[in-house]
Amino acid sequence: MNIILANPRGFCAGVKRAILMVENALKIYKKTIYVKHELVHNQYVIETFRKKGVIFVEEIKDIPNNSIVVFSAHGVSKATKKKAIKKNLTILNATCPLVEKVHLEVEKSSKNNIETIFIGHKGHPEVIGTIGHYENKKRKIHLIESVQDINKLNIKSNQKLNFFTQTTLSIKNTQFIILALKNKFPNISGPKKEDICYATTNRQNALLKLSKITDTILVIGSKNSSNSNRLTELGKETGIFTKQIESFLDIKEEWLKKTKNIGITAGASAPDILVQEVIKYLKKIGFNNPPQEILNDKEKKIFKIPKNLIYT
Ligand code: 10D
Ligand code: SF4
Repeated sequence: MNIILANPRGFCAGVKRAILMVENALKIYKKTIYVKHELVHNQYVIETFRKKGVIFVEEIKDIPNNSIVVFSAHGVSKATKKKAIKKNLTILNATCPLVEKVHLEVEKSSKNNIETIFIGHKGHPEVIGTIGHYENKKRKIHLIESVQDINKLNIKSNQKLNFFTQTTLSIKNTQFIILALKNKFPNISGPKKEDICYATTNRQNALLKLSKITDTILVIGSKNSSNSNRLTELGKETGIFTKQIESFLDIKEEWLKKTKNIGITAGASAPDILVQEVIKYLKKIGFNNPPQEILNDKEKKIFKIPKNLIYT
């Protein structure tokens, strides 16, 4: 019974940056730090910060005037930024630079009066934040989640049109949607491929490799983590028995009765400690030591934190 680890897995550069920003803010300001939304979608990370006194809120109105607020890695809308400024909050912006890149594109599209389509999951904070960068009274931004949604769009087929995407989507499904969009709107412009980020792409490709040499896959990631959910979906699509877990505590021994080769991966917001705990548990119930790792190039991307948050 073998353990095989996906590579890359776990924290991406945007998540590492957001976490370091809050850790340093706690040391530098020595005051209550408020975070708009969960900094990243992982229960272990959020609980660890809660224990250090960080307060997570969904609405700016729930933060006292003149406090410190961190915007989560998923980003916020322009309206949210304005509300924070109005309350005289000190803003520490932990939005991933790759999400901010999409914000800027959407804002440009809005300023240039170009009707825009956004591919993403309704209700997800990144989607709310990005769509909230389109502020145009004459034109609209339309959210679509699937190929079926394209038929419901009320847009003239010869109209000037842009599209953008959420960063954590399924690569395969998004390609289908973009193809269908291009068929219906031949003039549509968008990013060269899509706005899906390097970390999402690499983790989905690593999972596909893992599925070729395993019969069971565990995805470590919280239920509200879009990129982790996409990994679980992809695992299931390959036909391999795939389960998403918050931690080793969720593992049921009955899942593993016939397992010979178990694959482990982790979403971009899941810390390595959770992977190590799963390995420890699997070894205890008879899996091999040490685990093997599929070989891929190491991710080298690093996003710098703002200068005022550097703590030495
Ligand atoms: O739900 P999600 O995949 O967008 O977020 P999570 O916090 O799990 O992972 C980091 C990804 C971000 C911040 C979106 F770019
Ligand atoms: Fe940034 Fe991608 Fe990580 Fe999201 S998943 S925080 S876009 S690097």
